[in-house]
Amino acid sequence: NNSKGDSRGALIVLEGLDRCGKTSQCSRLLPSLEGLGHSVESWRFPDRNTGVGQMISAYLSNQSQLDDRAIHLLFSANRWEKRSLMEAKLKSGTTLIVDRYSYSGVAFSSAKGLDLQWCKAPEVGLLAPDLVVYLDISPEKAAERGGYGGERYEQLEFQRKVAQSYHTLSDASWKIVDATLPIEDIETQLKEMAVDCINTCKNGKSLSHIWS
Ligand code: NYM
Repeated sequence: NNSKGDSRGALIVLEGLDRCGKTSQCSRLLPSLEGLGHSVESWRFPDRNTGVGQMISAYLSNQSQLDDRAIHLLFSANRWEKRSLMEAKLKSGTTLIVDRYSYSGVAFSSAKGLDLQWCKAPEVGLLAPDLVVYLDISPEKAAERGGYGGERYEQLEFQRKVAQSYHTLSDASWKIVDATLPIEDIETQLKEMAVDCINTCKNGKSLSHIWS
């Protein structure tokens, strides 16, 4: 693979509660990987720029009301509408750092009481991440961080349920990072994990599908 020059990029996902620091870390990881000569893009879900994304954004800011299952499927559709571009980018050798993915989809919806398997079903067939990093923080500590922005879900009681859902969803492959460490320390850990992952993908690890 490597020798033919057609090695693929890595799909790297960051997950965690609201205010765990994912977004800051994604924006630090991008230039640091680029500095090492990698082709990298930073993505996030929900992608609020698409038509579906605008419906999600209106829901999150309480400008619209939607049935719990309907919004769940919109979050999922928002990933499906980006799937082919995602695959093309990865195959062309670009690494994607993604701020939230299917795990957020399932963790937040199942925290409302929706059945876990029902929540996972529409995600099946999306591309599986090569690395999932969970930025671990207690709901209480996260709530202390400069307050929530006032979007739907940004409440301590609900975040406690989301933390439990994440716990149920996680498997041994997830890398858990202490999100209360100094920003620079988290950054160092993430960079090391990302570089390892990029090399594994370069060396021929194939793309697979999530939960199938
Ligand atoms: N969220 C995010 C979901 O409920 N389901 C999903 O599939 C995704 C990707 O949207 N509270 C929730 C988690 C967040 C909110 O995300 C908006 P962000 O990262 O704050 O833009």
